[in-house]
Amino acid sequence: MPLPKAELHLHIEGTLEPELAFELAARNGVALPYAHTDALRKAYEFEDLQSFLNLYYELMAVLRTEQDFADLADAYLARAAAQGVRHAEIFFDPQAHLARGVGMGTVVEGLWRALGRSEETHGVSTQLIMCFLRDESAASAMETLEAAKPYLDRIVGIGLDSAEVGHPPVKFREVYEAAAALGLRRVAHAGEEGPPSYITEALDVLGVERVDHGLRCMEDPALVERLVRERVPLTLCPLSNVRLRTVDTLAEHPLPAMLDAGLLCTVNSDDPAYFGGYAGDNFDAVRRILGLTDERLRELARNSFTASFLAHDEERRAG
Ligand code: ES4
Ligand code: ZN
Repeated sequence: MPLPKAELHLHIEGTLEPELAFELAARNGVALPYAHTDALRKAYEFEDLQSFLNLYYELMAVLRTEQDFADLADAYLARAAAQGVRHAEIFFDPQAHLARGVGMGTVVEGLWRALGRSEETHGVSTQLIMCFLRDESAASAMETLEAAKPYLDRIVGIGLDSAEVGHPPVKFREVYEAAAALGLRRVAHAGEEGPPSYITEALDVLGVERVDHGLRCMEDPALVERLVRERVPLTLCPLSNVRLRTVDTLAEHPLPAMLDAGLLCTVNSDDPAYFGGYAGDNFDAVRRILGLTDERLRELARNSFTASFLAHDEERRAG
């Protein structure tokens, strides 16, 4: 039996497996520049975040209807449930769809078809986090927030993703302020490829309660000390880090050192269709390659619920 866990860093568009991509392409009459699923899988050799993002945005062309988004989410939830996920806080990238003429309603209502019945069908509770693309303008993010207003009963919070370097958190100060005023919870990717200062800025300027990745905090001991003291959760994605070459090999991943430092770490899958594994696969990989003990694995599973939006603030502070 896999450990019960919460998944807190998961891009729903990153769960698009080649088989479903081809099925949706055929259903929607969209041409893919790959002959078959094996040819597509061979394209999953990334040099860095940007080379992955190029393919990630290209493949989204097959997602057109509410049913496409429902099928995508259903397939993810079934796989996640089989790996012990009991709660999932799911990112989506509306700007990537709006740019293709697919409306906010299609995306949110489509995802909701699967999410709204996920507790019954999969035994997984869910929440939706709307991400802004940080390589797009702040004005575009603000328009996206505006477009989401009719759907805020289905969106628990906001995040910030896509190409990090050169797009510091401060660029989105006003958007995050507006989202906070709407009662939305706030997270952001920081310190994946970007410097530790982006983590500090995400906390101080954007008011995030959780940092996605946050890996590069290890370059700044004072920042580590702060993250430990304030019990700021980090949503790590070990297999993603290897595939995007943020770390050279899994054996060199700083997760053990981060746990030893007292950081509130969680293990997640990021874009499982692209990076070689779902949440349970990430747990298995760190157990096998990093030699984490059963006690450490239980700590990671416990952290995932503590760091989730289900937990009460007092719970997190008490640890
Ligand atoms: C992402 Cl791994 C990663 N980093 C930043 N943005 C993303 N969007 C989807 N996956
Ligand atoms: Zn991510």
